[in-house]
Amino acid sequence: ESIYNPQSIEEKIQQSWTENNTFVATEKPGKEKFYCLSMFPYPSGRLHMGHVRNYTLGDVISRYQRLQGKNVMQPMGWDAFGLPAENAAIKNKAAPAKWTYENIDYMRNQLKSLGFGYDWNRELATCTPEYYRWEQWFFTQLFEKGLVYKKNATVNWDPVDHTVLANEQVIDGRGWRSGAIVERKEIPQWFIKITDYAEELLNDLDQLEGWPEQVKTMQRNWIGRSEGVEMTFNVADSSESFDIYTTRPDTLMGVTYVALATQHPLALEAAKTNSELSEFIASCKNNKVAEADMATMEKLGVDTGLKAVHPITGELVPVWAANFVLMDYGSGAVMSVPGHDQRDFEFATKYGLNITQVIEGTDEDDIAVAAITEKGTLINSGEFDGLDFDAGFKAISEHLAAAGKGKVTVNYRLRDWGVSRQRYWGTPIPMLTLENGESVPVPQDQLPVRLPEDVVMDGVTSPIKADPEWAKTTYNGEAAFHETDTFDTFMESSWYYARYCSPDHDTGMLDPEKANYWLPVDQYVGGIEHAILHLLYSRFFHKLLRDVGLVDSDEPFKSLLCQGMVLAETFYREESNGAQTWIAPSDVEVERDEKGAVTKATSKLDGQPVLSGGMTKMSKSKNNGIDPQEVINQFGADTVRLFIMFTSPPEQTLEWSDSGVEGAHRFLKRVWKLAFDFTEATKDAAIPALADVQLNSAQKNLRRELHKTIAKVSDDIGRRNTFNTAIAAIMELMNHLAKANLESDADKAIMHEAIQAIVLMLTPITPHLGHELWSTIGDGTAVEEAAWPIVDDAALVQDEKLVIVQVNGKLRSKITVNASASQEDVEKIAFSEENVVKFTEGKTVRKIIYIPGKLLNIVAN
Ligand code: ANZ
Repeated sequence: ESIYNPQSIEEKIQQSWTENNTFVATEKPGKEKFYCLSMFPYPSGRLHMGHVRNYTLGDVISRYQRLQGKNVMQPMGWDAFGLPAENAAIKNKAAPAKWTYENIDYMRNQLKSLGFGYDWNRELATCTPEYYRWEQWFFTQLFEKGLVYKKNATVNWDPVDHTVLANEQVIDGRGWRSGAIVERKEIPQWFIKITDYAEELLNDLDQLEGWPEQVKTMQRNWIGRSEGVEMTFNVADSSESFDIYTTRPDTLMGVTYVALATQHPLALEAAKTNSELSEFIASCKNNKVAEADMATMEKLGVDTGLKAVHPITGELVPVWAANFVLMDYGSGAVMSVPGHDQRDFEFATKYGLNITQVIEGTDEDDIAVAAITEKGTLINSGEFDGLDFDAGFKAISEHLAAAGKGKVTVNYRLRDWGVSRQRYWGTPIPMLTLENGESVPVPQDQLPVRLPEDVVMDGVTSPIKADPEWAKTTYNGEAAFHETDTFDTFMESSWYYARYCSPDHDTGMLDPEKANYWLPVDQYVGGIEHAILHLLYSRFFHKLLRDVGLVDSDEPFKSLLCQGMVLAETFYREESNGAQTWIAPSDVEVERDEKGAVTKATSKLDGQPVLSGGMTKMSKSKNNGIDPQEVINQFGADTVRLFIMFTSPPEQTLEWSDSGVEGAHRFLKRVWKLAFDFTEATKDAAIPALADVQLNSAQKNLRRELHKTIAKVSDDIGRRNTFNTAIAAIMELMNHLAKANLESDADKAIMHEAIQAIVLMLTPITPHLGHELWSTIGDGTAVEEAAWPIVDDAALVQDEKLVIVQVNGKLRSKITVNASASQEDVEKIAFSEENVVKFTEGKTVRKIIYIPGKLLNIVAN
């Protein structure tokens, strides 16, 4: 065909990929493997542009690696458990399973229409018993290893609906359906001991060279290692004592009070005879415990009446209970140093407690105004005066250790992972409660514990909780009850990357041989919103898998690429009550200035003006989402893919632009036409081979451009992940080719080489166009089996060079010299140039500086 028509080729090619099993991953000997994984989607119903960006990136990388001759595996599946299915089910009175499976079918077709080279034989959905049974098995293994325990933890409780709510279901402190004020309630829940792996999870970040620094930093902060001292304070006039944890033992001589968590046993004990304290403790019960809230909430406390004995001076200091001390961090108690901790300072100021300075500050510091939080020299600290932070830390901790009152310890901010959820649509937790209250794992031969799929969602209560029969079972002939909670859905996404290696393995969680062939994932691609939890949990699971002998590597993901958000313009109207109504960009007629800024925007629906709200993340709330399907229908998948890859580097935000999409489409038309014209021009005779032709200087230059482009594109795609600059280089090469002759044999031979290279280089990005054009101008193979173009170093060598000639730093001439010319040759030519003669005449040449092949600077006066 003479005209590029994606609609007539794309679907046909996608079918041929399916029929030929083109992207079924194999373990062919003698080839390197490459496992490229994009974060699997939640089957919400439709793909959004963020998905398209994520999956295009993964597909481009996969297809590039395939052209490098590797065994590539690129799987896809569904993160299929989760709350939205339940919410939709409640709304539509349908089963979550049905909703989920229908969405999967729809979205699978969407992915196929984008031409992604997935190995669909490995597709998995985490809501199937074939998948979650192994998660249940794994949990029972962890239980046996002592890595799982049960303890009370707080949940959001809706007192009207009598149900636990997920955080998303609490809106402004009220239940999303009942509108009742949500209470906090303690219920027993299951935890996995991720803290046992805190140190390894922290240290191994150093070996992840292919990860963005930013993500590693976020993980480091989340794990939050600190080195400090745990020390004991005795309670005056009592045999009681308590521990505190501090990272600043150097400030010990500045302690003027201590503060306990409101749930600290000593505080609870004291509250029995102190009504002000007991009321305070009760009022703190509904406090949020999120750290972010801790930082901003008002700091409150009550004096317990107890006195603590300072471990060095023996002085008595008051003991307070305070709402900002966390029960489950450190020892649930802090030594308060208001002179050097701002939080303690504010608290002391508020309640009239003493403030002492024990660290020297700068001239600007004033202990009457604020705490001096910088580390510095110790003062007012008796025998420790004059020491700096490190020496003070050491001396004071050794002093305490000698007295048996303290030791250096390491603390982690990371908490154990609470995996219990009181929702229905998730993996049933494979535990039983016996009559005597004991918890035991479900015996292996009874796994999986199946989640019934044929249910009616009637209200928010989980159907397996609502049906008392569901939990009933027996254990060794005695009555027992199934756990009716389900796992946090992060459990499923923590090991799917490994399951893809042997998705149908039905005698174990993984086939270790397959897992060890493919793992670790060579390239993981996904959103930065998963920088902490998902990636940390997956790293944790990988180490657990290693420790039960299923994998032999330490880390799951060698390289990580986090794509930026997709933005689009927003338009709105202000209603009379001040509210904004957001209008879809597709319903707005826009006029722009030459820089692309909006000068006029009118609604297509009523012809009335609308306001421009700038670029923001595509979202439902701003009504500025662009449906990928519509763009595919209009321009074809290749145009969408090219636009996305061309418009921004992968980590940066991408601004949607209709004119950009049109530009991408025009470019593909040009490539198509170039190939078509070439085929026409050469259809009557064999295409001349490069080896048989002599190149003139213009032809050599063109070939040099070609091979420079191949080198750049290979580096941009293969090493730097800067697909946008790779595409720009291909576009520039196209401009050169458009100007080139197509008459002589040599012209044709070079053009053939160039078009082949362009098609191959575009194939990862626009695979349908690549496939179709290669079938006419390729070497007879299918493009999917072809090899990436190789740089011909000889073509890069320049025979002639352009040398700039300066006299006293001013440009006076440009001369063309042979690439092998010596400085002497270059000088000879330069001094025969009229302009050089003119500006050196009557002067003495003092110095000549030559930068070979580039610049000759003559200094004369
Ligand atoms: C005295 C002190 C003086 C402190 C000073 C800081 C500055 P990281 O680094 O996060 O581990 N702390 C200890 N346990 C706590 C708890 N359960 N709830 C709230 N705060 C707690 O922080 C350790 C510091 O946080 C400790 O060092 C303690 O305050 C406080 F100039 O002790 B510090």
